[in-house]
Amino acid sequence: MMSLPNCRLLRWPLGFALMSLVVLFCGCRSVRPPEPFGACPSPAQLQWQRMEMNMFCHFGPNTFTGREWGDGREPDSLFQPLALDCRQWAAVAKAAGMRGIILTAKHHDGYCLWPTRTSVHSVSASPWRNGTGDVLSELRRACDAYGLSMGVYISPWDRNHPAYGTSGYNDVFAATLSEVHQAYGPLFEQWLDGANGEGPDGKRQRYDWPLFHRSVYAFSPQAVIFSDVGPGCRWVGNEEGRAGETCWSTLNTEGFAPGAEAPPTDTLGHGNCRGSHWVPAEVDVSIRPGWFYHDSEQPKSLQRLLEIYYASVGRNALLLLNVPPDRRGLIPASDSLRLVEFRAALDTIFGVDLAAGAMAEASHVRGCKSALYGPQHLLDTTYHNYWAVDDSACSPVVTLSFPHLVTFNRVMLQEYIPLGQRVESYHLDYQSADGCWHPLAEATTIGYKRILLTPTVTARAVRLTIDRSLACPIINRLALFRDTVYTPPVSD
Ligand code: OTN
Repeated sequence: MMSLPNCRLLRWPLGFALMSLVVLFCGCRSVRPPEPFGACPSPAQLQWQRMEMNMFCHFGPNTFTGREWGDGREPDSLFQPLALDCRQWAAVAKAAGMRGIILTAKHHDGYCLWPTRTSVHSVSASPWRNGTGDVLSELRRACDAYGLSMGVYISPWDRNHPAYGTSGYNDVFAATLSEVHQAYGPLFEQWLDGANGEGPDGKRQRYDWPLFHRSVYAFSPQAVIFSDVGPGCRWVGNEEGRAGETCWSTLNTEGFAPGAEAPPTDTLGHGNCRGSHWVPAEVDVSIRPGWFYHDSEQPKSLQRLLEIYYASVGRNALLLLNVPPDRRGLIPASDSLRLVEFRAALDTIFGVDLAAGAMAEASHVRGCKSALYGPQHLLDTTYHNYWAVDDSACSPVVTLSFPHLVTFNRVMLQEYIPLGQRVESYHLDYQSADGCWHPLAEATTIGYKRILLTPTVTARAVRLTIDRSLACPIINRLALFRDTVYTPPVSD
């Protein structure tokens, strides 16, 4: 305990207070931040997570055949997107608030949308632009022009390439990855689909995943690699657009591999508490019933898109929303209009944080009321400011008191995930105008972001209690919103 100097100053209340402040400041200034807990995101994974929503584009021969899985025997003359304009794709993505675009550069049919040296089945053999077209090059320029990141989906499964199913195919696929990332990179995400429909008598390919990863990182060192088990991000285990309500960004990957050897889909949806690796969930879902464009289909409703948003971004996952260009090579007006409506709805719902201006008080603050880790950081949007408590603190509580009554039905929470994901369960209460406290919600994980849908209540205060946590909780956002757009379906 620091000893106080003996001086006449201390005989005065003001003097004692000033001295206490000096001690307090000195004592708190030396408070160390919490140690990282368990598996934590790399800087690239954190940057990826903060993108929150990206656009997937399934485009290729299936766009012209109306199939979802081409068999690799599609004639080269098929591919003729006469009005292709990747700038239009980028403009649509930007207007929707997406941060990046991922294109199916090679789907299961093996058709390459760029003039590759690794296969004869590519745009070079098509009549489009007399065989001089290059969709990846056009997308690269469009993404750069609109300030978007670019990623690619390159299917390991290849139903056209003659080497598939032989020992030589892994080198072909590695060369394909290297060629794309060298020519069009650095790319922010490499998508490795685990789908394989060869069936029991089909060709079987033992993939060399470490070789594939090295081929990507050689030219895109910050790329987030998607597969069922990452290493950058994981499949969420379904294509319906939902992560688990409990959703850990950590996953036990030992002994698993993409595709047939992947973890159970339920595990992919929830992750593993205390999982060995940081492999956050990516929710991939299409705006239409199919992944590729089909004349007979229409985009999902605004209500359905908002439901997907809450079940993905609102559950500690990134939303990769597929918007398939049509045979012209353009995104249909019906889809771009729906995306504009979607963006407008999100801006309306989350435009005003109703907790702004609240007074924040906490049962515990790391470093004895240190301003560095105080609960006021829950209310500011500076990402790297957070409320933290001492390592030994149990069930810390924070209360937001409002200068006036607030009516809300959405609670947004964020954990400061650079130091790991910690919170296992928590509950919220609200204080009504008459001063009585009422239960509002209870939930499990938070992660990068959790958005709770609550009844619409009017409160003078809201209280968050962390019930169980793997280590001292670190919360960097608590916000309140009122959503008058999305009406959750009535559960039976
Ligand atoms: O028929 N399928 O292959 C299939 C049906 C339903 C949901 C997914 C799939 S394939 C699945 O796609 C995922 C991405 O959406 C991952 O790539 C998985 O590895 C793959 O098996």
